[in-house]
Amino acid sequence: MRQFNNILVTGGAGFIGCNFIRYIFEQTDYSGNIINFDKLTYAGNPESLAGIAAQHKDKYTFIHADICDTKIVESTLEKYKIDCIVHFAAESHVDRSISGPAEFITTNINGTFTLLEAAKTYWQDRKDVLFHHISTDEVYGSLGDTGYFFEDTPYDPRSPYSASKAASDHIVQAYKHTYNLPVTMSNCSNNYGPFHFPEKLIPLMILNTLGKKPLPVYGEGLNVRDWLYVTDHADAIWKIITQGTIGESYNVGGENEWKNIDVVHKLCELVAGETSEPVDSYKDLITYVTDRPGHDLRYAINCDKIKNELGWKQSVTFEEGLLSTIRWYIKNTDWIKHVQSGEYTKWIEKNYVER
Ligand code: NAD
Ligand code: TDX
Repeated sequence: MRQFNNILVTGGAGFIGCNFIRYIFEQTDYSGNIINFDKLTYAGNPESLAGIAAQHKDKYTFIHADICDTKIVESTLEKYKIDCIVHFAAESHVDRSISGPAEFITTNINGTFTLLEAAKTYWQDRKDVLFHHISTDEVYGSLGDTGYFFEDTPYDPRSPYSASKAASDHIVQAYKHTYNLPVTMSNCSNNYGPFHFPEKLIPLMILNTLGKKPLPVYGEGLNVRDWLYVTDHADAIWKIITQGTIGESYNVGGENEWKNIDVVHKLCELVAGETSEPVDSYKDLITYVTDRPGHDLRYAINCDKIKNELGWKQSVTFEEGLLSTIRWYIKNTDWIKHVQSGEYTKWIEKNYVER
């Protein structure tokens, strides 16, 4: 089992990053430090880690910075003696990549390059260090009605988002082959759970049902996604960084494929159960809207490798995960208000103190 003392988490104020940091503090025996390095774009919110920051003052540091800023990246690696980088920071929303791809190229490609170059320089030829890169199943392209993505499925990205992620994956692989940088990588399917920015399908539909607003379903709603509860993803990443084979990539998925329209119906039923409103009052909100350009039809992951090699498996069923997510959004109205209004930037000014 590999051990680290100072883990740099990039994008730790985003959806999966904050759940990963919570998972480390709450569900592992890690006794080192976590340095959360995040630019706080619209998708980043340090409030998601307020409790952790207060409870683990001596082990948790937040750095408000951009992964494209070479000087700050280099000085952070040195100052905090980083021996593991878990790289989540990215522009992550496919629709935004269609209307404005530039940020995706800058952060996802140049930002990853900046981190890799700084890690190579700082670590020299050390072998007791690790760069773990978080990627997505979208780099493999789109499936028809059958078949699965395997780790050796050729890349075939189709959106500016997935193309930028694929480019960053290739640069990570180049640093492994050319410079022997110790890297691991994971390609995961669609995550859902608490702290998910409400522009993605599941949190958007939950908030729109609760607010009695239209539920916009792209095209016919027949596109298929594989859904994984976010803490199961966090658990997979932890297993890879501590026990995975250096140089390897691991697919991570829910083995839980749903057509979008069926997800929306399921959410309407579960929200109705929580609010005691008639389910049709929610289903009537479903509105078919123009399809996403180049909309990938189906993603499906084969994750036998991580199951067989590292003993990982999903632990949360879709029903359980959706219910706890719905309950979280019903309860956390302040968090929702803040991410929707950008008010959390004021919160940062009041609460953010670097160690
Ligand atoms: P997110 O959009 O919720 O969070 C991204 C975080 O990165 C934010 O906190 C943001 O402030 C930060 N960030 C953005 N640009 C930055 C920069 N230049 N410098 C520093 N920080 C920056 O994203 P997410 O859904 O948590 O996804 C995290 C990672 O997981 C991404 O790499 C994404 O490609 C990958 N991924 C996501 C999913 C999913 O379903 N959400 C599935 C597979 C893989
Ligand atoms: O309003 C909507 N209506 C709708 O029908 C939205 C926001 C989405 N959709 C559809 C598009 C997709 O088929 O729902 C599906 C899921 O959409 P998103 O939540 O935007 O996720 P997706 O495009 O599948 O990408 C997500 O999973 C893979 C993450 O955003 C990526 O970061 C990750 O790599």
